[in-house]
Amino acid sequence: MSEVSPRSDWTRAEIAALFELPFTELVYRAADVHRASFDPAEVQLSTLLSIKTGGCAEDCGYCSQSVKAEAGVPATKLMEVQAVLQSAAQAKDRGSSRFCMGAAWRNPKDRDMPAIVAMVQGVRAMGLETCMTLGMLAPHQAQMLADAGLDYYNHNIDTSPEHYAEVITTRSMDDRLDTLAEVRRAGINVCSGGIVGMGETRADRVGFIHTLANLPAHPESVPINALVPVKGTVLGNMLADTPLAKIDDVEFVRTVAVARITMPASMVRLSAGRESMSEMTQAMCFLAGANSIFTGDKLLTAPNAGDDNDAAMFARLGLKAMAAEAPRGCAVREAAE
Ligand code: SAM
Ligand code: DTB
Ligand code: SF4
Repeated sequence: MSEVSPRSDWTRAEIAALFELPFTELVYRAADVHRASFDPAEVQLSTLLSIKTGGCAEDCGYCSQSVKAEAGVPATKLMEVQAVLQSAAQAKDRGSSRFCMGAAWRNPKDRDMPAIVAMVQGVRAMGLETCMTLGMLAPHQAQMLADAGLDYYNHNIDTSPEHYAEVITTRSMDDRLDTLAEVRRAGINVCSGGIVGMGETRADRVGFIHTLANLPAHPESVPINALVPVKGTVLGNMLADTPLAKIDDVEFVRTVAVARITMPASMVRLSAGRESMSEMTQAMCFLAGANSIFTGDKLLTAPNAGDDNDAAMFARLGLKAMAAEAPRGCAVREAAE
């Protein structure tokens, strides 16, 4: 099959129709699209580090790092550059190709930028791809990150435009889209996705994928997180009270498959939530086109599956780690070639 060229004119009806396909047909189509652009046995490995934890002024209902979360995680200062580089070296030794640094900020302050730039330069110098997620960016900050050589910026739209205000009130979806546009303008690869299992409807999942798939250019990387319910957060408490609100595995795999079909050349990352997911569900996600994961014992603050479990899963499923290389259709790489 020839490569599928990305479209940015998906209608909600088309996306809803994909969700409604018989499960086996949907997964078959997604697997077919996956093979057209990627080796389906290869999975890209990224490692996360929280470089500044807790005390965040935003009120994201899922996040333990918000000041609004009861018993949220304690706030720390921005880590020292050397400590970040040490952690990146360990991630590289364990086979990761990308190091993603996250800060619990609404936006970075200009006084933090020199340290951030030094982290990007230092991690890059080790031969790792770099990713940062620091909240909203002003245009000059996006440019500073681009000049430092940042490969990816993660900034999630999280959910549908309609559901957004149910989850976050301190910033809007348009604020998020503005930052994504600044990241694009600066020539940095975009990593943007969201969370499923936050009590949203299927129509919201359609609206979420519709928003991502109709961006002027698809994000090079699309993280699909399953909500990690953290006690003391609005959504963690909601799930504790109404366990039936937990998204079922079939619907999660469907969301991955629809992301793969609508954004055929993007990396689709099976992100948070793997720790409590069966190996079979993860295998279904890989079949449905997921081709990236977060490795290691920890995400930012929440536990992750862990390297030993992942090595065993990769051996059983016959998967292998993808070599470090920005994906096809990557504006930065193509401009450099
Ligand atoms: N503060 C920055 C921001 O929000 O853009 C960067 C860090 S933030 C923790 C990165 C992303 O992690 C969020 O946008 C959200 O999609 C995801 N996330 C946070 N807490 C989560 C949870 N409990 N379960 C699943 N995903 C979560
Ligand atoms: C993304 O979409 N998921 C990652 C990364 N981007 C920054 C973060 C998941 C966080 C899970 C909850 C925690 O560790 O606190
Ligand atoms: Fe802050 Fe990011 Fe957590 Fe929202 S998701 S509260 S912006 S750290």
